[in-house]
Amino acid sequence: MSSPLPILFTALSYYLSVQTTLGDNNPGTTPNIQNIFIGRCYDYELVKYKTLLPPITETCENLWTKFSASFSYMAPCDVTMNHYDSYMLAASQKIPVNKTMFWSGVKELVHEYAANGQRYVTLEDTLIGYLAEGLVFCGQESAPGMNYSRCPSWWECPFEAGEAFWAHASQTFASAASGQVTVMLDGSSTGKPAYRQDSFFGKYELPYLKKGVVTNVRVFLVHALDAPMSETCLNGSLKLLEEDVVSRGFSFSCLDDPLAILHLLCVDEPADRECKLATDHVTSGGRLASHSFALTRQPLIISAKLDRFDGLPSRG
Ligand code: NFD
Repeated sequence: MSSPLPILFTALSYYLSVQTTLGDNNPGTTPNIQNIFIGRCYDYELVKYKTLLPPITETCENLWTKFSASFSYMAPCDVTMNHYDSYMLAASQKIPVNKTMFWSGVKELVHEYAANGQRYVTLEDTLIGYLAEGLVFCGQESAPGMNYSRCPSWWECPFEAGEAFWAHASQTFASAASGQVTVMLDGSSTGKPAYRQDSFFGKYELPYLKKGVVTNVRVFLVHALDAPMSETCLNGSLKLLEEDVVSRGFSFSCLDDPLAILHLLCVDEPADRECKLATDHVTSGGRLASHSFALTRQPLIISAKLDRFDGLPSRG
């Protein structure tokens, strides 16, 4: 009789490859999601964002009921954007003029810069985004209505509960924008272009900006320190973005590395070549009177400096 080991080995490799393909270490719905959601809601309305955006008239418990009803007791791949209609309607807020900030590929940096809505308002500073940020959620047809063991990956269903949620949230957020809107993009990514028509920004935000309400789209194109610039405002996907913006009736502007954002990058890397301050050695009261950046990014910094006169808001 031949050894069963090769068969076992083949079966095991097949099992492992299927597991990997299906992402079977996917987390399920976040444990205690109801408590987290309702706790965040009270924190948002009573403490953290008390005066930033208009308060919601709906109670936190009702918001949870509407949110959870959008996907619970449903197969995870059966949830569409429309299922969230009633929740989005109840939780949407007016965004102050000129304050909307979109982003792709720079999640951490954009939120550091936006400063919890004090400088700019991102989707994650609105109640809709704040309550769901970082949570995993999906439904199942049997009790308790949510699957706490495993939620599908985005690519396993045409539209999975989380994706349908963020698509609808992005649309709702973009529809509430007015005046100048800003989008922060990554100009150093080698894997994908800074602007993609199939990103959430390209698919669910830019197309939902209201003509006549939004005036212009301004891009902050950020480059990682001391890394090659894959794209600048003058080339690559930024040209496509300009076309898409202008064809929708908005004006377009783009800045490579606004100085304020470069400073923010330098907080973590003060010794980086691009963060070195050149001083003119004029001192005043024991402190350096003026600083300028070393020449390494001079052309970009010049454009950023011009923008500072163009009204980059300060915090608060
Ligand atoms: P990104 P983007 N399904 O950096 N937004 O333009 C789900 F559910 O490539 C905020 O696509 O930029 N999430 C959030 C996904 C999520 C998927 C989505 C997917 N198929 C959209 N692919 C948020 N807060 O999580 C990627 N992601 C997640 C709004 C992934 O976690 C914001 O207002 C990645 O970190 C922003 O203007 C994040 O989506 C724009 O859409 C962003 O992907 C950013 O979406």
